[in-house]
Amino acid sequence: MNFTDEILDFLIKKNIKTVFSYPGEQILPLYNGLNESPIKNIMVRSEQGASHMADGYSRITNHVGVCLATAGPGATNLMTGIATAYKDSSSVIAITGRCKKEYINKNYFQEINMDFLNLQNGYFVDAPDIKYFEKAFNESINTKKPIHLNIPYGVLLDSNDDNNRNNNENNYKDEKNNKKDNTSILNNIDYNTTGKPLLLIGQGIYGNLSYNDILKINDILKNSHIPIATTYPARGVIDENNPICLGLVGGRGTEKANQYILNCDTVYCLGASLSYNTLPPLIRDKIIPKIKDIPININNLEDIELLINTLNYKYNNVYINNIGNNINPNNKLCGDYSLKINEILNNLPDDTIITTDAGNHTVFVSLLKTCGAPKNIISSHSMGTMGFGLPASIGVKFGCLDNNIDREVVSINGDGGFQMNIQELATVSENNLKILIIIMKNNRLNIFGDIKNPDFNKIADGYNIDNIYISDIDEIENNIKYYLNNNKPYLMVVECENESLPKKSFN
Ligand SMILES: Cc1ncc(C[n+]2csc(CCOP(=O)(O)OP(=O)(O)O)c2C)c(N)n1
Ligand SMILES: [Mg+2]
Repeated sequence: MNFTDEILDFLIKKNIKTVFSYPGEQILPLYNGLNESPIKNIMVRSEQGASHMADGYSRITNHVGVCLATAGPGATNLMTGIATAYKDSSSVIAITGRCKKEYINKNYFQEINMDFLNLQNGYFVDAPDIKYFEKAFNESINTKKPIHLNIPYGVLLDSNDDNNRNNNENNYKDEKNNKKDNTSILNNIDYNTTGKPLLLIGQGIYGNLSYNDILKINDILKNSHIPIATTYPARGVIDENNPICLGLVGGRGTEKANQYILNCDTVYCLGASLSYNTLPPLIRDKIIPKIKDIPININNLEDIELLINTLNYKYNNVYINNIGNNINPNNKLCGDYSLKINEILNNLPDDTIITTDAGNHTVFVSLLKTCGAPKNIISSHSMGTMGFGLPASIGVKFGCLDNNIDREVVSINGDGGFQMNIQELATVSENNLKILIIIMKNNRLNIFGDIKNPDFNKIADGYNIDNIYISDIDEIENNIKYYLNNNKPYLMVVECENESLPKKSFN
């Protein structure tokens, strides 16, 4: 068997159903092999699209997303998506090709050092040994980070018999599983049960849970006696309509969550990285001393149940009620841009998965959407990548199709960011993906200046995607209905006036 075939077998064994890729000389054996395998090999139109798609796929499925590109320009194009996945802790495997080993470092065609993709870690696959893949997959799943595999052309063609394997075990030794058990972790926490507690939940709560289990977390959290606030990527893990949920913490957080985190005595922190989005500089130093990290391992729902039961037991006498209902402080939003976003959100099913790009629309969606389901909004939180929204929605859609996730997928974009990966309309069209693609056309890059736009409808026509131009807010409802009742992509250009953002809670 040659190494390419062994890689394909490995991917199938790991339940990889879709790979996002672009061909090139140095990766061709694997690219061609994928086309002949049961795995869907989705050809993108730029490698940046592939890495964002793998990221979107991982975010919705909680499994790894895989992207593949050739050496040199293929690898550099992947980079923005890999950095985005890295900053938001998304499990992505990036496979790149390389010239034959004898040409490495010799100014060969497309030969550059590709270690820039190793933001978390990466492996140079110098021998046809599948342990590199095992190692990379384990690492990506355990760390929730992108891991890079760089394979020289010759190695792809090598036979994988024992003589060719790498004998240096240190290169790929599996990490020892020395995780402690959750009961002892919880017993070792110093509970400060005299004061006011808050449970702050980040996306680490998803642990190694399946998508279906992630949907059930709400049923456990709603029994908490302790108020819960979340980070952005964890929004919807508990229904934000539930009074026990104070909503999002941070610069764009709810007043209730932000007041509570400032005034409480202890913040029990589960699976939150405490980025500057969650704890902006102005409040950071006041909160950090009150944080008690709960480093439990989440492999099944009982792990979360144990935590909630423990906290309820410890805080039995200080049952907290009358927190009141809490929704985002959106009453100040009344401009044309935000009203149109609101109208869009109101006409979509509540559990729709919305991907956003980077710009004012990102903030309007965040402030106006009440998240009742996990992964209601998928966004580039910590990188703020323009061009993320469309390809991420494609990855999300494939994740839904592969896992029978029956939710609508809607991509809301600014007119600037949309043009950064506009070519992926081809991927939408070619695969007839039912995605509602919305471009908020304000001819503006928010505070940065104006932008001249092409005729987006003509572009959609060119890609053979059904589309409409909307200038009046009253046209939104019927067009969304039309989209929902059909089984194909639909592109809506929504003309809107520029609108400034409301002030942040903290700067
Ligand atoms: C790749 C990249 N380049 C530049 C920026 C800086 N930036 C953030 S938002 C923005 C303007 C976004 O405008 P648009 O896409 O039209 O969205 P809108 O604000 O109109 O909703 C820019 C230039 C960025 N976040 N990402
Ligand atoms: Mg704009």
